[in-house]
Amino acid sequence: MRDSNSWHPTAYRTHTIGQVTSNGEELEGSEVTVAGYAETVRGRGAICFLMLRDGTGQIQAFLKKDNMDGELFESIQSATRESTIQVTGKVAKKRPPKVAEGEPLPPPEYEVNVESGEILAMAAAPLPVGVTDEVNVGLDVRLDNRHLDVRRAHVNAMFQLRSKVLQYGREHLISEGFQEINSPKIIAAAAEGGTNLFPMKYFETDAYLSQSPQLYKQLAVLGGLERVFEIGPAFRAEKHDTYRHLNEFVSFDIEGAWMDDEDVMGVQERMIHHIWNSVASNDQGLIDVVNEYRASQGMEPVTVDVPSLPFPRIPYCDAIEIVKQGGGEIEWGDDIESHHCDIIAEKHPGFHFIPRWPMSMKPFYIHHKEDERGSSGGQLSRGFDLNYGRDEMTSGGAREHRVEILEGNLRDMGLDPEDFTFYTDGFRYGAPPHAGWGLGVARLLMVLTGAGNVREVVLFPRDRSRVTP
Ligand code: AMO
Repeated sequence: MRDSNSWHPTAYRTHTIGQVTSNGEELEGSEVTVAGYAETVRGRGAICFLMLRDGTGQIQAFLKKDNMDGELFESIQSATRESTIQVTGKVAKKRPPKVAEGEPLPPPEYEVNVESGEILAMAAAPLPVGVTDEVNVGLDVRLDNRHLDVRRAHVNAMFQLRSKVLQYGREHLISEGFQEINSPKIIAAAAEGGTNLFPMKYFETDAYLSQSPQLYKQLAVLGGLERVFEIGPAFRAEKHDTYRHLNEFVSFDIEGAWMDDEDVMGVQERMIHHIWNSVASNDQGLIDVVNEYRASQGMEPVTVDVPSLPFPRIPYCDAIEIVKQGGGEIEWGDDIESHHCDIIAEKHPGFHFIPRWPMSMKPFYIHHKEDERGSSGGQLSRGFDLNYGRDEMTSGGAREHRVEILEGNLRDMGLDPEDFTFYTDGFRYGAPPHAGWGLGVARLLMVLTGAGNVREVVLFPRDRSRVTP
């Protein structure tokens, strides 16, 4: 549950439910107002028990007809599940549960003895997705009703974990001297190749939605910001329909001057280490909620195993050999696909980097050194991926900072340098060597939470067949 002890009172409550349950002893006898969703309403006749839930916990509200307005009592007694209700009353110790003789009593729990209140909004019934009771509905129905789905404890916990991952990632990068930037998402030229752009009308001209902050984060570094990061949306008009691709995803990017590929791999592994370490120290409660659900579905629990540093580096050429030795069909110059990754993951089950890809497979902005050649003599690059199991988490690399070579790369890849002058001009007046990476936030969350689909950890996913809600 969230620690809400520093939250201020609002127009609708003097305390969060978490504040009342965790400070019951001090609050006993004082009047509080809390508000939340009605989980259950039990009791006929002149008394009733309302279980209220807000984002910080649950509490029982005890209602006695004699102690309050009769009409209000009756309307709360007949309130539907998930209706929102505000109640005011004194905090009191709950009657202790019966325990066997000689057994110690559990610590006391607290409830609110209701004196007044209000139904804020009555919920329609039946609910399309069960919140506290398990209803078997598919992912599509859940996503259609995401506003209710997120009220479920384990789904809520996954989004809290998502927020934590971003918080810990941010805090780590700031500690290494990176500063946060925001680059435009309406752009005129492709960063990652021209085929998967979403076109849009921009007044009298054509524009696109950004596929990656790539060119702009580089320009920020060339401009002297030195170490930057951005957490923002990226749009790709890919027709994939898989568990790990979306058409809009959040990309967590860094770029740093005076750094090469090895330097930014270091930043990446330290950041992931910090995230895992922080979750293990602070957020086991959220992982427990996820595991409670997993247990109810017969799934293995997830564990937050803090990875040791450094992560293994398996250069592309070696990765190809591992795949071949493991019986996979692959040649130098081929992409390493998921089924190949499975073979590599047998040897390296955790996070691992695959550095030094062939230049022919990397985008124009990736750096290469003429004398670095693969077994077949092919040109190697300073581009890398970070994988976990069968999934790519990140791509990155050292960047080409010599403008003539950059323009050559553009031409080699069938692009017109004239379309990129806004970018290449940034290199003409002194360009520091630099490097960076882009991490798929939802893919990292899949590893942390055990989710089998990125849609589980994206609030309102956008895929080929979904643009609502
Ligand atoms: P790349 O295209 O590999 O690299 O993207 C970086 C990371 O973003 C995630 N990702 C996706 N996640 C969900 N749905 C998608 N359709 C999708 N596409 C990519 C992946 C991937 O590893 N500019 C470079 C990064 C850099 O070099 O700094 C880039 O965008 O986790």
